[in-house]
Amino acid sequence: MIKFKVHSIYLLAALPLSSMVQNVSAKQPVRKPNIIFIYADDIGYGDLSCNGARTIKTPNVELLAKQGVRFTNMHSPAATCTPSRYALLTGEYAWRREGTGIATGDAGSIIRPERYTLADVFKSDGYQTGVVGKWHLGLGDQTGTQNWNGFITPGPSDIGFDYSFILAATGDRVPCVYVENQKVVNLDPNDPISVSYEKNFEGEPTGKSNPELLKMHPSHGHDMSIVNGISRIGFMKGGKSALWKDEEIADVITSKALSFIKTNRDQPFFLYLATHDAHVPRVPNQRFMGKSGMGPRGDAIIEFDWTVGEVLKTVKQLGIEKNTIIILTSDNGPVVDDGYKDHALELLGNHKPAGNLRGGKYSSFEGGTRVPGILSWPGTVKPGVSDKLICQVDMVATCSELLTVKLPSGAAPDSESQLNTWLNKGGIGREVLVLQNVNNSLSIEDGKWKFIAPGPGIPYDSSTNTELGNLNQDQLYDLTKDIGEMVNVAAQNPKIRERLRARLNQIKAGK
Ligand code: NG6
Ligand code: CA
Repeated sequence: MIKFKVHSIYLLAALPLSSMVQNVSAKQPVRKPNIIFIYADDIGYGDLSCNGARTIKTPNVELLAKQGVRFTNMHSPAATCTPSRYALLTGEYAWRREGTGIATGDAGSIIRPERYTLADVFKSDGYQTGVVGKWHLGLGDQTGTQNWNGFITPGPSDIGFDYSFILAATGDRVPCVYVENQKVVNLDPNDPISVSYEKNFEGEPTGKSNPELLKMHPSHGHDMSIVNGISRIGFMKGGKSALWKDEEIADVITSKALSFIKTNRDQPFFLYLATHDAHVPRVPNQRFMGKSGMGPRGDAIIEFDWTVGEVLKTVKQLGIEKNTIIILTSDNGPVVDDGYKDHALELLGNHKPAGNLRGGKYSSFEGGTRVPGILSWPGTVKPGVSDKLICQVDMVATCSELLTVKLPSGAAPDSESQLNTWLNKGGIGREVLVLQNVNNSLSIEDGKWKFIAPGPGIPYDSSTNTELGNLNQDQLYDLTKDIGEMVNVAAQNPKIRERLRARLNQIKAGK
């Protein structure tokens, strides 16, 4: 355990020189700001009412947007979870590294202890750091070899987090247990947990062999071990007393996040709050059931909004509102049918989860990565709307500039400080940004033009109803005129196309 000092910096710049000379005691000790980074799962640009959703109301997110900057061009680094989270925490594009694709629930730690991470930025400045919610970055040393019944290492504490309360992977992957500070919560030692992603444990029912035991049926995949009447990806056995209840996940995650905030109210803290909403399986709490009229997916978004409201309320009650930066965004774009028959598609109505964007989760089109983005810092950041190109991969460098922490050499190679843009102080955003889809096809954009390099993979995935953006020819879109990426102008604009291709190749080569 590391001891933390409460440290203060003195801000003098706002005072006129004369008053400083006359009254030195007017120096106000100002604490470094707390950061709460709220990471939604699979919530799309158009899913929130602050971004134009009409069917779903998300008033708490709206409040946050009103008191902060709402970004209309914020990107997750990838169109799926693990690579986005990898890039967020390391400041390195995930496509540079093998083994950063969507992780199984028994994956070994993808971010190794020697890596410098976002949490390290805060830790090196004396912050208390915590992660609560969905992890999905692997745990333990090697895939399939973890001892789920002991201390699981390496884990979040090895990459800069003082406190962790996590779901090892996703709600739809075993093991379906909470892991607090790298130990499974509520585990009965007489009923140990076994996990396999290769074969079932003898005598254990699965969604495939025993569909009559299911309360929610898969639409594709998700037909292995059954937990709480829902079949998952992967096989597990034992750990009965430790199994989570799906309808309580949001409540549990939220209460752990609030406790972390309350415990650390008197010292600077960084909280990475990664919700499970609105990932599958969508089993919102009874309180939210039926609230959206759109079935479990809509209700899970309303549950997400409730979590945001609880955070806002707590920060206000503790009187740390003006000293707390809250960032809200999502790990990838939206998907409607992601593998369970939860009526999301039938009940969608006119709602457009990705707004006017094409594609969604998994896709190279904007719907894959252009996600909700809000930053609020009451009293310091001017509220407004920003259309500047920004990306979560920049968190490491941006936070290090904010705290004036020097990054070690070689750390966060793809992360750029965008502090003035994030704080709405006249920054111009990124010059270019490289993004990846589920097939690791790359695209590059500069705020106006978007070039999708030819890549393998199918153009359309019929199981998730997603246009993946894969094509074996060049694609170029003018996002300022054609946000929906409907007209491929690659042939008409050879110079722009080749400039972007060359820039992409340069970035791939690490220049
Ligand atoms: C896919 C799963 C999907 C979801 C996704 C990861 C199937 C058929 N589909 O492979 O349900 O779990 O992985 O989502 O298994 S993410 O948001 O964590 O990237
Ligand atoms: Ca996700």
